[in-house]
Amino acid sequence: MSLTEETRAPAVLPDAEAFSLIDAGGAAVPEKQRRGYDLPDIDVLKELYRRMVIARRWDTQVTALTRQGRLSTYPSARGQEASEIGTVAAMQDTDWLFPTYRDSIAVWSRGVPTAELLSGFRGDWHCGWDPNEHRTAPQATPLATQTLHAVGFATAAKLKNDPIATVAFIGDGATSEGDAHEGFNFAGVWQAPTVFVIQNNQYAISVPIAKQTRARMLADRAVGYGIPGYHVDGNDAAAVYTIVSEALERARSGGGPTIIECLTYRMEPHTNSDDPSRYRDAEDVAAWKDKDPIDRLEKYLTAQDAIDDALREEIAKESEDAAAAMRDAMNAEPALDPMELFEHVYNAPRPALLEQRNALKAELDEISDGGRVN
Ligand SMILES: Cc1ncc(C[n+]2csc(CCOP(=O)(O)OP(=O)(O)O)c2C)c(N)n1
Ligand SMILES: [Mg+2]
Repeated sequence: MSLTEETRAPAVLPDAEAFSLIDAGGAAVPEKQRRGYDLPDIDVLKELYRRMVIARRWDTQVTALTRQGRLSTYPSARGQEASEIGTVAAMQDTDWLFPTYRDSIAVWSRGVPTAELLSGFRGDWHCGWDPNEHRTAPQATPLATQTLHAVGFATAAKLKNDPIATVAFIGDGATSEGDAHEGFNFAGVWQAPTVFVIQNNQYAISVPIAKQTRARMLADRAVGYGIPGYHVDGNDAAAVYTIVSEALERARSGGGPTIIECLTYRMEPHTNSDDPSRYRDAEDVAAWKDKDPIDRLEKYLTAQDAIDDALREEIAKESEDAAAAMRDAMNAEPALDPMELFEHVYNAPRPALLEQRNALKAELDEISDGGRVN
């Protein structure tokens, strides 16, 4: 089959200016700059605000527990709440999320219980929850692999006439991986119902975006794959929610994939084992603090008289309850069975794995017999 005007996607580059509905000062963007979009309903904005505030408290508590040695590692999403929560708030329960290690607050916002979510970061099970129950895949650490999972899953759903969409989060640095190219390309070819949300938080650990690409912006890649591309202010929850909602609707109704670049900033170190003062300026961080996603939505809602002290207190209480529940869950010592390490690796265990399993079993038996392992 050769490409016809019908099967070929229009060659349109996304707008250079990031799409925004509420600016950094908390004011609505003038109507003539909104490209025909309205702001979401005030109740939607209040819900986005509530979920972002609680998510930030949750994220702060995980970082604190990491410092206390309760978790081995944690990649914080502080500063990225609008991209994370704006995206998952636009999803239906039946849609599937394919997250990365960065996206814990999004996974939590999908309803995965804290203890199950943090089990991998604590060094227990890699994926402590049931993906089918929450329609949320395990958090991918090998960069960009989740794009392939999301496209494969979406294509299978399409073949079964199951009207769902998948969302794959991906970092700016991970778009340099071959898997990202394969994911984007086959999504275009198969018209998979997948929405790729590139969180351009400016860094891949210490490597700035300028060392990843000469392209004007990452959203420009979309045109080369024949996929609609959007460049969005990733600190504006209203804008992220609006564009992701539209892309998901298009995907579920047979319109194929979308690539959305959310321009944001990683406020914290890459993980608790990183020292960003070695590679980025404090002024840069301060400038992004002025674009904070929660502050701007709070300012907008306050100006609209949509938020009062009673609501602030209610949200603060919910946040503290979530943090307290996390402390309780993480301060409990689960009894772990080291032999579980070998579960669910292969459908039929391979000889080399069985050998390792037996060796560990023998060592553990020796310990329980009072013997010493050297
Ligand atoms: C295939 C692969 N190569 C290298 C790594 C090591 N690594 C972990 S995170 C990271 C940076 C990724 O940056 P980005 O995609 O921008 O995501 P962010 O951490 O900023 O959310 C790298 C290189 C990895 N996890 N997987
Ligand atoms: Mg990054």
